[in-house]
Amino acid sequence: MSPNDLQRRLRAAALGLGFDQVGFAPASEPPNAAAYLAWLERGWHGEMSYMAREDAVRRRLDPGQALPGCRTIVVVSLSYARLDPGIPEGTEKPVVARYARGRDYHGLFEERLAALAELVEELEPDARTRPYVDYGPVLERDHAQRAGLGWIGKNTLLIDPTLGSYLLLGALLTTLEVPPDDAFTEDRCGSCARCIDACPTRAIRWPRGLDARLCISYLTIELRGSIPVELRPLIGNRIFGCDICQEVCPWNDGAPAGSTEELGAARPGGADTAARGAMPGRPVPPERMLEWAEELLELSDEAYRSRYRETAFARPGRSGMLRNLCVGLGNSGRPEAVPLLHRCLEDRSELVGEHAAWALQRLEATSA
Ligand code: B12
Ligand code: SF4
Ligand code: SF4
Repeated sequence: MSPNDLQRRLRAAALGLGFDQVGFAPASEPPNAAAYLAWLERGWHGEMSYMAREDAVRRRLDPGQALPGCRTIVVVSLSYARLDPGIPEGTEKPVVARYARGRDYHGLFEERLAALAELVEELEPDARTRPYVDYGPVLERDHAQRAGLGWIGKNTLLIDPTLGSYLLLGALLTTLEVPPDDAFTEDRCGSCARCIDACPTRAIRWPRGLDARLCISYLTIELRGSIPVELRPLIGNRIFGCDICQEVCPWNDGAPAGSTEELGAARPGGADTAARGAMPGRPVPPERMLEWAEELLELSDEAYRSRYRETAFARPGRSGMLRNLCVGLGNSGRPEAVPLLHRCLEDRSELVGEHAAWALQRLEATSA
């Protein structure tokens, strides 16, 4: 098979598996490796030690360290854009980042990338492959940009000129040599700075300079311990992740809704925030923060894991989610949350108790 036929075959297979876009990048040092090292140097990764581990740093800088003999990185994307008007601030409804409103995407990508890897091995039995999604030591956005999928916006996310930025990325490293696509070389942000101006915690310190320690996504999903007190009021009712720097991005206006039902993308969202509605393998979280916190108070850690195992909420665990809900309730201005917060004070998790105490103080101060 000629190299171009090989490329065509793999592209068709990736699209046939349901990915929205696919591109091929050479397996050399990612173009923004220096920016990554500078980010680590500034300590902006916070507690995400997996971003700084020496072996993982080496792999991010050289894909050949992740897969010896690696020649090509196949990058795939999947849109989870929703027809969703968003939710007004200051309500008692929990706001959950859009990517987390369906099935956890990791399993979905793993299944599809495994099928693509099988095809590679069928076409070239000596070829080796390694799939990565999210948690692997791969600078996914850099390779996506080099594979022609879009550019890295000032909010640091990859923006596809047609699909916008509500995308998830995955990569298949392979020893197979596939002709690369043209890199996406334009910066279509132009003079826009809406994302920088809209970020409530000023986490985007300059264009493409994101201090993760300030980002609501980090604070509500990645951080295991206590949320810095000065940042808590800025989180509002965002109890899992944050989409503000995408909501304001003009490249998401009019982007088509994603078609992957498992990601909850195909259903019109209405005022739906926590992704209610039946979806195979996915529990329906309560619609109000108060009810959700009540539910979690009654669950053991084990029962929480089992209930939310198919969802992104598994990551922060029960105490992390309850911590986030306490912050949201503290910011809600609703005195009816007081009795529940008193119960949270007694929770077996000290983390929850500490955030409940803060929330009670804040409610007292704001409802006076
Ligand atoms: C760690 C991480 C986070 C951290 C840090 C975010 C970050 N920007 O790095 C936190 C927890 C904050 C986070 C949040 C989110 N994340 Co995240 N995250 C990752 C992860 C695991 C690694 C990212 C990484 O390598 N960071 C390293 C640092 C150095 O990146 P950086 O500061 O942005 O710098 C890069 C670029 O901005 C650029 N760059 C920097 N400076 C300059 C200068 C110039 C001139 C140029 C041209 C480029 C450039 O090059 C650098 C290297 O790639 C990736 C998955 C993966 N394996 O890649 C997902 C990933 C980036 N996250 C993703 C998502 C969906 C999110 C959220 C939207 C989730 C949410 N709704 O809450 C938010 C968005 C926040 C934001 N504005 O970035 C998607 C993004 C898809 C896309 N369209 O780009 C990814 C790719 C996961 C996936 N597999 O789909 N995330
Ligand atoms: S996700 Fe939210 S907190 Fe993080 S950079 Fe974007 S707007 Fe700021
Ligand atoms: S809001 Fe503007 S500056 Fe930010 S990523 Fe979108 S186009 Fe770029």
